[in-house]
Amino acid sequence: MLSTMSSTVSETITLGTRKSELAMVQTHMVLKLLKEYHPDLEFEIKGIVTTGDKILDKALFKIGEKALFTKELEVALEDTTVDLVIHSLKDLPTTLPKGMALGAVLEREDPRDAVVMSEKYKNFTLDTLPLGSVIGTSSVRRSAQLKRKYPNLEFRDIRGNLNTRLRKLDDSESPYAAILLAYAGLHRLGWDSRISQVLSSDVLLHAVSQGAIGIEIRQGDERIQNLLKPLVHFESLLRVTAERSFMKNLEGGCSVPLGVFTTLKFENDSCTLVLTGSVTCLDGTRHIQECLEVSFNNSLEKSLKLDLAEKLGQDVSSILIDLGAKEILDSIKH
Ligand code: DPM
Repeated sequence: MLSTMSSTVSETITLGTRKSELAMVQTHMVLKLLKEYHPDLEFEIKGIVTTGDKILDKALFKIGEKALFTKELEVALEDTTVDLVIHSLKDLPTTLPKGMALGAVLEREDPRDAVVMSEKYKNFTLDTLPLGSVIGTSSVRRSAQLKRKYPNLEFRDIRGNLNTRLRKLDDSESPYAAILLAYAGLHRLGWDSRISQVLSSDVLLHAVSQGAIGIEIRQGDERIQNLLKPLVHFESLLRVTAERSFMKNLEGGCSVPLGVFTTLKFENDSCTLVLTGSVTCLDGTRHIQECLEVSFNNSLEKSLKLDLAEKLGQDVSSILIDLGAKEILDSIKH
């Protein structure tokens, strides 16, 4: 009998991605790993423009579409133009369209947020900036949380990709003293030298899945799923599973002020996963936060560990809902 497996193996595997510089860098990271693990296979990259790339003039939370940066990629996945799609996991909605699955989560980069100061304030921190300094960010999560901590700073929208934002910051007419960005993106694009400050979780809780790369595949595509197995970083997967479950329960899209922080602590034979989750109203006047943990034996089956992570996310979100999270989120949508 003819083996159907061996006849498909020679096909080129197509990696789909957005065309932004960061997306391309991340896709090349994945390509390198795939080539290392599967030296006998052929891979190619296909860049695709998404709605999110085209709409640059509106604040993200006003667009009201959760799949801004992913929809066109999923269409390509469905019609087999591409075989897998590389995402910044934080841009991938918690509920995937029918027929799509999360095939892998790679080892996560430092998930925290960073401050890039303008030349003039290079040696300052958020604490030492002059009163009334303007901070550029389009993330309502960042501005809402930081308005509480820094009521004397002004937060103003800034759009465009990373290079555009850095240019706006450095412009001689720039209103901005600093901009806020994810450490992971800055690092991957080689901008470490511009980072003045990395914000710890007591100052700013990061976005769900920040710093993690996720690979989306067609559900049930076992061949691609198997190819991706060696790329999966289980500890990262465990953490983002808890975070995504937290977000899913709050029905949060990519542009709501939800913050999280997770840690994994290992002790003897057991492991403790700790999740902090928060919701903040846009002007920062209300902030609710909860932290829970779950411990399990290291020998527990992986799928059961993931179930516990999922449950942890749900439990934190349930407590926030009891504390009024839905009212805060509804007031933002309207
Ligand atoms: C999401 C947000 C932002 C991105 C919202 C948030 C920032 C939007 C903005 C969900 N996606 O974080 O509160 O500042 O206008 C994005 C970035 C990365 C992935 C850039 C960044 C790179 C880092 C990573 C945009 N998506 O946040 O600085 O992989 O986490």
